[in-house]
Amino acid sequence: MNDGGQRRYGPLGTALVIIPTYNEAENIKSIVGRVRSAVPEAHVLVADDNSPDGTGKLADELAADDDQIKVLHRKGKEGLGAAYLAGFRWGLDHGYGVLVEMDADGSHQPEELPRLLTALKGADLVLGSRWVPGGRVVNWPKSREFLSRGGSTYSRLLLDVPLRDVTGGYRAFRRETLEGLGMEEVASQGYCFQVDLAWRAVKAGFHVVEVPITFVERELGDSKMSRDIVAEALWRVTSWGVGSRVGKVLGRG
Ligand SMILES: Nc1nc2c(ncn2[C@@H]2O[C@H](COP(=O)(O)OP(=O)(O)OP(=O)(O)O)[C@@H](O)[C@H]2O)c(=O)[nH]1
Ligand SMILES: [Mg+2]
Repeated sequence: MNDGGQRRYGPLGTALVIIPTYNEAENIKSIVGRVRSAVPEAHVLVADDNSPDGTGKLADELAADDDQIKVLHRKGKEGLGAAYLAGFRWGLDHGYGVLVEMDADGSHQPEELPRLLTALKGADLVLGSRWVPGGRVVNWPKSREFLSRGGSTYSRLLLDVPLRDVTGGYRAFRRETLEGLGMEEVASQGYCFQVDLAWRAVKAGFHVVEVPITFVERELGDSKMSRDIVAEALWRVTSWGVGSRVGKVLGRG
């Protein structure tokens, strides 16, 4: 599968942009509107974890006026990973050809999505990347940049994934990629969900391409980033890395 340019890729099919939300009332209308303008043929799925601030209701109002907007109401806060897995499942069941991950807070600019989709014409998975030439971050404190770069470097070295931005969450998958990477076994919730999926895609032999993006720090609403999310990422990535190395030494890798 990993023969890059040699392979012939089928047409992309309709894209579903999945936006997970937890308390994004200040951002939801703007982000969905921007997606609809930037890629008018794409559909949007808001995956809301019963946000106390009423994000789900605002999303329903948007959906009432627009057939291309859908809302997945989930019962409570279960983490980004669980919301994406439910969104992917919904999108695959409804026949979408491309599944896109995008944050609600404006960090992932919808205006850059056409470039990701163009790259997906010749790839199985496209990562919006802050850490390839041309990629950058706007308004990020040095501490966040350090954490993000450090997380990517640590994952790259420990897991042998040849990617610069392994923790980023602006991505476009062909449906066949999600179907082939063992989504059912993913237990990760926070940041490591992104590492988990990228690693699985590489291990399964999929052709993964990084496209530079400009990541803009959120202006409105609160971050859901927490010490627990960082701790989960650290222990999971470390245990995957150690596990796969031990497996290789024992001849199972
Ligand atoms: N459905 C759902 N969405 C979530 C959950 N946690 C975070 N999100 C959403 O996932 C996206 C990323 O979360 P952010 O809080 O922006 O995390 P972050 O980008 O690491 O942090 P900041 O840089 O501070 O914005 C946003 O759209 C959130 O609303 C969750 O438990 N459930
Ligand atoms: Mg954010």
